[in-house]
Amino acid sequence: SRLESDLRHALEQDEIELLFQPQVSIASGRIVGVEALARWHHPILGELGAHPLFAAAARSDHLSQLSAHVQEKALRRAGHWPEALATLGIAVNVTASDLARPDFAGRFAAMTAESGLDRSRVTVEITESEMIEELDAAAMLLAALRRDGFRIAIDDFGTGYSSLAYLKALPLDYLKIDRRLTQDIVGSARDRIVVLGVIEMARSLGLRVIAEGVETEAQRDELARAGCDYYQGYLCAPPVGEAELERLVLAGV
Ligand code: G
Ligand code: G
Ligand code: NA
Ligand code: MN
Repeated sequence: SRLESDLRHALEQDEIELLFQPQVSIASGRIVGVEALARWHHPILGELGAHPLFAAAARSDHLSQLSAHVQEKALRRAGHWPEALATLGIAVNVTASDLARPDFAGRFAAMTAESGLDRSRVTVEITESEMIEELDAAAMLLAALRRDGFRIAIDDFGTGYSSLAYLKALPLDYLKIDRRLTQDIVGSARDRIVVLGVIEMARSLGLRVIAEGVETEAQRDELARAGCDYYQGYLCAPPVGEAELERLVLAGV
């Protein structure tokens, strides 16, 4: 299709941009890290989000190329950040296909070394969009990344393929609760019970918890009471460019 052939061009012409969404410590109220999110500046269709971009890549066999392109770009950009951003964590998305490649850990470590970033600042986020077929192999790869000093997050927990089976099998540092679970915690007792249960389970496993899609102070306060450590959401900021990120951090948000 059109999008699929355009994607080859996009990779060559560098039409893929990155935005960064702040992750906030609920205890301190400070921005402590960001997630890098891909955007495609399509010459005709305008700005496209990650879903159409990665769907087109999967259909045209460019998934691993696109994934590596975005990871490399995110690490390189963070490696050049100004002083004000130099202590932030940087989370990059990896797909199940990435984790199925035996050379992924080595290539990711090499990209990070090239960027000059300290590995302890870098988190690998496992997205929900594809199923991890070989859990044992993925677990070994993630354990190797972790031994190297990287942190591992399970993203979008509770939706798609991001499930209890992953929690059982994979070495993890962070659990990110999907925004479809957090969005109604104030209005719905049922949703609140589900989220409370997820947080309690994560903490019992020694994981730190990040809630996605937090838009109101009431949601944040409910999550704080439940023992959630961090949030990501419009209450702090949408995904933003680097200049806006620096402004937010300097403003002491
Ligand atoms: O920001 P947006 O709404 O487009 O993100 C939708 C989904 O796409 C999110 O779950 C996010 O994790 C995923 N995503 C965003 N950027 C990337 C990326 O660079 N790589 C991968 N694999 N997924 C991404
Ligand atoms: O699939 P995933 O949940 O990772 O999607 C990330 C996307 O969700 C980002 O592209 C971002 O634009 C969007 N997003 C981030 N924070 C919020 C929020 O607080 N509310 C809503 N509705 N969407 C959000
Ligand atoms: Na993500
Ligand atoms: Mn997510």
